[in-house]
Amino acid sequence: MSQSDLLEQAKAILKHNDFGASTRPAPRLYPHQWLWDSCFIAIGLRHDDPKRAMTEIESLFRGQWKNGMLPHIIFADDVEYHAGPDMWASKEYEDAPRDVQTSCITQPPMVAEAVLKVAEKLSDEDRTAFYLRIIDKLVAYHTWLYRERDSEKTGIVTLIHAWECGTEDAPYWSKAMEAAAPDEVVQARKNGSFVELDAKRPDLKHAPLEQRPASADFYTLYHTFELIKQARFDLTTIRDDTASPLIRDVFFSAVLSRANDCLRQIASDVGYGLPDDLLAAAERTSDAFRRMAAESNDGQVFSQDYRTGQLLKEASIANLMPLYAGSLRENDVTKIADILTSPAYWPVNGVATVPVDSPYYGELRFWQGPVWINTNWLIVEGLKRNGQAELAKRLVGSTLAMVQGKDSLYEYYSARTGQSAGTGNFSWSAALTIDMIRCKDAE
Ligand code: 9WN
Repeated sequence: MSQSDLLEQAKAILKHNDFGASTRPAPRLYPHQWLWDSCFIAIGLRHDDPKRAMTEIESLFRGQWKNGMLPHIIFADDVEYHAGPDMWASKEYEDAPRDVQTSCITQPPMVAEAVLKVAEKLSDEDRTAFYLRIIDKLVAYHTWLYRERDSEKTGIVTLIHAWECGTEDAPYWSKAMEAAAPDEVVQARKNGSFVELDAKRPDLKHAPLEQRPASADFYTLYHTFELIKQARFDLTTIRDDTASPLIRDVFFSAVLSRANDCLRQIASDVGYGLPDDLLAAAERTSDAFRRMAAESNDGQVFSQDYRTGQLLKEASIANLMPLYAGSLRENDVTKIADILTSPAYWPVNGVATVPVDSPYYGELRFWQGPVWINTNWLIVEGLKRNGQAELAKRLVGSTLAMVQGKDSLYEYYSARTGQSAGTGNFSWSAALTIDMIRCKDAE
């Protein structure tokens, strides 16, 4: 398959999943609009159709709550999904929009990065108009994140559900969820069999069990969802009234750190004064990453249990994310580059979401080993920004070689063999393949 065939394949997937002003992550498994998916999708769309890319981003704000929150899903009508609109009942909340149904939690705040990347492809006039239409909404979102999720002013925001981090089965979340398992999971663990629970899974119509979260995690995701819903999705109530895990999440906060830099750039381009408290919060986040990266012996930084302060030391790609968060000292960049090129993280196809020597590693297990195109993309961006252009090029080459020559672009791939897994026709894999090819060709 030639590079131009791969490009055509990727474009066809985006077209197939387009439903007007936004794009489904995948036709059947994920039939609504997701927050960080749309950001990655816009980054791919910008190369051939920057106006459509703009629409993809602006359509996300249909779902914005009055308090500033951007929800992780905006629901389309009448399509089947395992965690659909009735379960969330967003309209019970005064802050939620009236004309669309949404989830009541957020997802990694990639929006400001996506706005900036799309704007690179716009005329000066269109760019300014785009920034002016969107900046108040972005400020409201970042302000909500700090107000609701970092009232202690640590710089690292707290997530109230694993779905918020976008990589919900990452070992540190899996581990933290163990203590909150519902009775049926506790019982299945005792009996040593999950067969009955596996049989009831609605998501397994579209992907096999070994490529989706294990049932212990899946049912705990639902159970903790019920707990946080009873607490009306409020962090303090969840902390005080439930045992549902709360995590100061470095993966999510690294995305926020980069998004703050993007927001500053957007504001300065249109002469917009960002609020002082937001600027101070952003400074705390970038300082936290620089400090954690400098203090770490091997470059890894860890999320924290919000209630106890205990570090969650399970190895995963999240621990390498200071690279994406901002500019680090050269020595700290080298430490992270050494880990991500180690045989455990880069056995054949880099970069595994969980290293192959982790007890959690599963070759095709959801967020517990395989390579995702979006995490590779984040690492490539982090490497470029931190003076590692050659390594970034190598990672792009390895990613494109892995996705090339298959019947579709998939959700994720084996780090050992490149075998594709999860759902096919996966939008962000298509979009970021386009972005990697077009940026490589432009260099
Ligand atoms: C729950 C859509 C989303 C991604 C997430 C990924 C998966 C949903 C699910 O799919 O999560 O939000 O049903 O498992 O983990 O990152 O945004 O592609």
